[in-house]
Amino acid sequence: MASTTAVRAALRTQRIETPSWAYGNSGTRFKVFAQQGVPRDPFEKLADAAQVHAFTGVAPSVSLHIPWDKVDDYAALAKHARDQGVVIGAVNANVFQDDDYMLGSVTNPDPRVRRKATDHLLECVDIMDATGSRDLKLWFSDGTNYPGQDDIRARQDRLAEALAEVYARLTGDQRLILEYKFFEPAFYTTDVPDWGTAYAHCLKLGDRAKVVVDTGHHAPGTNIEFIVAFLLREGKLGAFDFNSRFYADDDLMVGAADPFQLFRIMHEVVRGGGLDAGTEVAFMLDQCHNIEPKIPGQIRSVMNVQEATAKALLVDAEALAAAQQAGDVLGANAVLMDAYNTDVRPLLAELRAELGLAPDPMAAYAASGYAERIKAERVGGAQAGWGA
Ligand code: LRH
Ligand code: MN
Ligand code: MN
Repeated sequence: MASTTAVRAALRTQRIETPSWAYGNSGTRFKVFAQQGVPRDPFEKLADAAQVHAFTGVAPSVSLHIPWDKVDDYAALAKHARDQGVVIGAVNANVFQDDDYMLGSVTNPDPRVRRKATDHLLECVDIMDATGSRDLKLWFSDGTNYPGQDDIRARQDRLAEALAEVYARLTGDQRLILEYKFFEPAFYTTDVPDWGTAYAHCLKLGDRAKVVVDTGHHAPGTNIEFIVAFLLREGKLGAFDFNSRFYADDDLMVGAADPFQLFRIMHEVVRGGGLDAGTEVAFMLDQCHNIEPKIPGQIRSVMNVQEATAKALLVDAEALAAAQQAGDVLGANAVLMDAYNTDVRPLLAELRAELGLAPDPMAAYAASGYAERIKAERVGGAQAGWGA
């Protein structure tokens, strides 16, 4: 086993970003369920996110989604975040909810719609300038529903053109991170359906363009850890959108459906140096808590990522390499399984105590009275965004 001192040191530095939309009401296309006490505006979403950080100690940043989190003054929003003990993280551009985007945003056959979509992406970079955010996170719902509907190849040209314009607008350490998804809402073709497409576009753009792996965006059975290993090796893994799925893009709590998959992913992250300082892999959650309370849902998710990370860090790299080199199939597999089967909860509880936190963040949050307070104070909470 790896030394627990080294494991703790690595766990101390890991940061997990929570999404503003996880704190608002959400649901499916059938029903958005209203929960009591949910935030009524982006300021209250940040206050809730600050609770997740206060009890876990490892979630100090929050992703925004524009225009779901539209405010008049983004510098004031960023200051409010800092006052609460968090910072604003990635800015997600929403070019999928206007009627104009029915046939696509940056890949739309109509140049007027493409201009509108690209202008929104550029506006998101202005927002990043005001908030101090590093990452512009792009996911396009663009695609077609029927064979022949549009020219697949021309849509790639339009996408490349828009991405190049936005990339040229970035300054300093700002990054463009591009997310893929193989289906939904388009059902025949999707313009950025897979990591290969995202990777090819990022490669053309340059060093500050990287790929986002959303764990819910693959066909069933896809070996996500292979994708992670490959992208890390190429220096092109920009970020994760963590969540779990049983069927489609379910956005359930990360580690809930398949904690072993999460461990395998984190093993490749550790193996590829993705936790090392300077590699810039952002660990973000992209989840919706449709039926469970939202703040505890986020706390649980952060803990699930930490547990998978701790297990991955415990893999005895030397023993694994020796078994692999010797062609010892069962021995190598046993090294991984030993780490996976370790109960890391006591280690994480000790780590939290070292950081001056309660060892059980779920219990500490429940005892804090925050949930009761927001239920009493907030009436008429906002939707997360979908259908808003
Ligand atoms: C698309 C997606 C993308 C969006 C988020 C709300 O399915 O994963 O990351 O920004 O959901
Ligand atoms: Mn996502
Ligand atoms: Mn998704």
